[in-house]
Parts: sequence; structure tokens; C-alpha cells
Amino acid sequence: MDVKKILADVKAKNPGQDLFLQAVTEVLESIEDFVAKNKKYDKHKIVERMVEPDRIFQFKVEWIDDKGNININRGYRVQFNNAIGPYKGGLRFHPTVTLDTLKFLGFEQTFKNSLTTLPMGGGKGGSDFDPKGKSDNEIMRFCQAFMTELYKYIGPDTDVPAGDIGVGGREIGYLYGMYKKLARENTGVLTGKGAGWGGSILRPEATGFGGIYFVENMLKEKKLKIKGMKIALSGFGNVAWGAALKATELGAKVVCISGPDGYIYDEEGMNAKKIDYMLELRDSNNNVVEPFAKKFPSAKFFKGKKPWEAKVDIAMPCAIQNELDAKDAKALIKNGCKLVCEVSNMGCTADAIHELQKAGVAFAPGKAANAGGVGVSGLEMSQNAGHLGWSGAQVDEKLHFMMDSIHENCVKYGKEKNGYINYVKGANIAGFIKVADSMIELGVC
Ligand code: 2IT
Repeated sequence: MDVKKILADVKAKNPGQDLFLQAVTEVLESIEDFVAKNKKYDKHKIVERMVEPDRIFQFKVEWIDDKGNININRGYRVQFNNAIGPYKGGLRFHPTVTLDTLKFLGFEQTFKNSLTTLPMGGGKGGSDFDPKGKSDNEIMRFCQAFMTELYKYIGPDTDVPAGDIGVGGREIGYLYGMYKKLARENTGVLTGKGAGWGGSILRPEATGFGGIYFVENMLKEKKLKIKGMKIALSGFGNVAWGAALKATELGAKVVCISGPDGYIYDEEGMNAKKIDYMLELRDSNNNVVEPFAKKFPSAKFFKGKKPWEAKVDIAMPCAIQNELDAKDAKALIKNGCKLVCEVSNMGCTADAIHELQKAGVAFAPGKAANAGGVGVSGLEMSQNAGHLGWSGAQVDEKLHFMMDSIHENCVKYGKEKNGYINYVKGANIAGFIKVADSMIELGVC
């Protein structure tokens, strides 16, 4: 495989799509040696075929706001790769969403879903719709308008969307309500549904819980325990909430959360009341974290700053791509941070990852550490297909199994001669093998 040539082709074919190129570069550099040793992949042009999405849908979404104005947004669904199962991946509603964003996410999702141990292909979708400041009715009307187009392309065995940034339980409800009406069927076409209408217990918590189970595995490698560790999370949405909940339950001290307006440092750490308040903040649709400091006197607000300047043992980006850069990585290293675990998708820049690896700090990529979210989505699909529901304990046990298995695979393919575990390499190779071998077995089609 000629990595330079493939990357040059990807760049030429996808002008201006820097996020997609960043995601592809990371994977190709990780798998280069492995592919060189296993000639079958070149023979079947697997890598060249994998960097090209199967198909992309782009559509117009028109909706009317509370003042009676007509609004026009753009909607997308990227069906990236279905070699190992139906396309599967979330929907992101955020003003920064472009085709570039969704291609990078769809590409990452293909590897992540492969790691979960379940048969799910990779896809992603969304819109540049900005939920900030919108009323509940406006969100409902937008979701309904979005689904009138999306429903043509999805199905329980074809493509199964879920939530991502800006799409939580409320939005999945409105989307599913409209899907059900249009398709005249009540199937598991979306995951992240409410527990009363086909959703899996523990899906809301799954991404954050899985991230913490992954951290526990990383610490075990270092003969350390999570109890008593100081943790900085970024974001205050669904992912950070789940991570805060599990970390606190296990005796860690979550001292930071953040928003686009700045970060919170709370020396006392989180408790049930504070974690519940994160949900309230998110439901307010205001997308600011400052009110947290007004409500809890032990919490300090640092306007316009990122939580990576705080002195912590563990840093977990839980918000958005490229939210932790080389400067942040250097600050964490200087402050003695032991471990960085991405829970957002591609939360760290390539330079930041390089700095952490150079300094010997354990670093896990999102496609490994946040796979518990889509993993439990896969369990929701199984429950829907079987018309049954599992208990929280059953789902949690399966989630644990998936996170342990992902960690094991990262060690298997990522352990370097000096003992350092290159989780990026391990996750990319392990994710690649299953998809690549399936593509070979399925033929050129
Ligand atoms: O990035 C992700 O893995 C998600 N947003 C969850 C996708 C899913 O299908 O549950």
C-alpha cells in the first residue's frame, strides 16, 4: 500500500475536507505496516475501497419557526461501509455540520462498529440545524421535516441512525414518531429510543459508562485503580454526564466539566445533585455551563478557557472533534496527567496525540473508548428484532464484555516493543481486519 499516494488521491478527490483527511490519515498511518505484511489487502485494493463512502444522500429540510418564518437547513446521510452489517451511526444537529464532518464521522464509525464485536456497518448523518435557543415545538417540527426525507433511505436492516451531538432522547422521539407514521411500521429503525417504546435500558448512559470501563482497563495495565483519581471531562452533555455518573460511583473525583463558554473547576468533585443538574443544563437548550458555578458555591467558572489547564490524573474529552490540541496536551503532560481517553469522536488533534505518545502518556482514541454507545445501540437492535427487553444488569454485563474485548484487541495489535500500548494503532488494525476480511469474502460489489 502506498500511503502517500492514497492520501494524495483522497485529498484531490475531497477538496477542503480536512476532517475527513485527518481521520483517514490517522488510520492509514496506523495500518501501513500491517497491510504491507498481509498482501491480500493490496491485491483486493481494500484500503482504496474503504476510503470511499458507499453513497451519500443530501437533502433540503424546510420548517417553520414559532414566529412563522420559513427556515431552510441541509440534511445528510452518509452510508459509508456495510460490509459487516447494516449502516449504523448517529445523527448530529450542530451549526458546524458539513459533509466533511459527516464523512470523517462515518469513516471512524466503520472501524468503531467493527470493534464492538457486533455486526454493524458504518454510517453517519445530520444537519447544520442549530438547536441552541429553539423551542421544543421548533425542535419537533425540524425533526419531523428532517425525517420526511431521511425515512426513504433507512430501515431496520438497512441503515439504523441514532443520536449524536444535538440529538438526544427528545429528538429521537420526534424522529421516530414521524418515521413510524411514514413507514407504517414499528421497528428498531432508530436506537436511543425511550425505554417505554423499544429503547434499551442503559443506552443513555452507555457511551460514558463504556468510556469509564475502558479507562479502568487502561489503568489496570498500569496497575492503578480509578478510585481517588482526579478527572477532567469536557462538555456537559450526554457523554460527559454518563462518564461523570460512573466515575463518581467508582470513587473518582470529577473536578471539571465544560461548555463552549468556558470550564468549571470544582475541587469537591461531582455528586448526585450536580450530575442531575447537568441534565437540566442540557435540556435548557442554552449550551452554556456558567450557571453550574452560580448554583454550586464550590464550583469556579473559567470563562473562555479549556479544562485541560487543570491539574488532573485523567483527561477525557467528551465534547467535539479537535477540542484538545498540542498546547493542551503539553499542559496536561506538565501537570502530571497519567492518561488521556477520548470519548468524543477525534477529540484530539493529530499533534496532540503525537505529544502524548512521545511523553509516554497512555492515550485512547474515541473509536475504541466511546464504542460502548453504539455497542448498546447494537444491543437495542437485537432486543427490537427479538421483540424483547433485557434488564439493566444484562445490558451492563454485555457492555462490559464489549469494552474489555476492545481493550484486549488494542493491546494485541498496539503493544510496542518497549511495552507502551499504542491504542490508536491497536484500534485501527483490529477494526480494519474484520471489515477488510469481510470485504474480501463478499467479493467486489
Ligand atoms: O459516535 C457514535 O458512536 C454515536 N454517536 C452513537 C451511534 C449509535 O448508532 O448509537
